[in-house]
Amino acid sequence: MKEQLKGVVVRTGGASYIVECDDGRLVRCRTVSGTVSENEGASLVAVGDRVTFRPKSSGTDMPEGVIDHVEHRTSALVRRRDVRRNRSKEQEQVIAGNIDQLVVVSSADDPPLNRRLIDRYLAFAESEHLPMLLVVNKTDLADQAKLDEELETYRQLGCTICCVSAARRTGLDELREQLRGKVSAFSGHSGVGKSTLINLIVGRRELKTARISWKTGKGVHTTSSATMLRLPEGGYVIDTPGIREFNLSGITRENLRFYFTEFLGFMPECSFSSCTHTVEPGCAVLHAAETGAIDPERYESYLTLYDTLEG
Ligand SMILES: Nc1nc2c(ncn2[C@@H]2O[C@H](COP(=O)(O)OP(=O)(O)OP(=O)(O)O)[C@@H](O)[C@H]2O)c(=O)[nH]1
Ligand SMILES: [Mg+2]
Ligand SMILES: [Zn+2]
Repeated sequence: MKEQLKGVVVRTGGASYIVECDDGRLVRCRTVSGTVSENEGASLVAVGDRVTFRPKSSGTDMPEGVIDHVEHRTSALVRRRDVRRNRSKEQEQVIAGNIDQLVVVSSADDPPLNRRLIDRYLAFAESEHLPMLLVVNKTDLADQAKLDEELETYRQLGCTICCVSAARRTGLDELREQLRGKVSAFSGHSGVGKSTLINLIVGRRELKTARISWKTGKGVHTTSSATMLRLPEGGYVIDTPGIREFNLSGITRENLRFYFTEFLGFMPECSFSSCTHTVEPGCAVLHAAETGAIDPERYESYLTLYDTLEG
């Protein structure tokens, strides 16, 4: 049997995967029917996966290999597929595997700060026990005092926040500090500046970015597949395609309430033990949202999410 090597998948494209070996060499790999995965029911190979492969002789630009084994993913950024449009057997698509933290990138404007989406990510991170960093980019387009006011709720929730401007190069040192030594997956709406920020952080124009603003470009999706890049300070960042809507995996109507952590202290006061905190009389969560003890915007996010989940 030929030698086996280990590496991490740094890019996916078509039928092949780019694997970075422990010594930094890149190998173009493919899977075969005998490829064994320790992740049943999920995507076979995703960016961030640790794999064992066999090198094959090659005559092309890059060495080639065949993936024998995909190791168990300790964590994953997953997207639930739309069952109506899903022709493959997989229910969930893994966007990035083995991540230490989820970096949710939003923009202060163009596109405007999307609190519903931030709240979705927060619920997801909570359910997956994934640390989450909130990055607000394009602060050059906003009034900082107004922005701080909007972000106060997230500060109170204990969320780490980095306010940055890729255009003005502000806040980047603090962001680098938060990424140092970790594997971080960047995710967020299209056009918020994920790829622009990553290029600045790795110090190379490695990733394609939109040439025009989100408004004039009508929300074009520039990044089409995930890419993992090594950081000069140690650690990795993963750029991912912008999302239209984030379908939460693993979250149901019944458990959603536990991922809005500021609700927990009020829930025991609800009149009904089975309270869904939506319409019930004597709901302490609803009352707290009315009096401002819970941010009404967060409560609104809860209701919106509740409606999109299956009962
Ligand atoms: N004003 C301003 N514009 C920015 C800033 N950062 C990025 N942009 C612009 O925003 C647009 C989108 O940037 P991208 O980096 O391509 O956005 P993305 O999040 O990677 O988008 P997708 O790949 O589609 O998900 C580009 O035109 C950037 O020049 C910023 O700090 N301020
Ligand atoms: Mg991009
Ligand atoms: Zn209630």
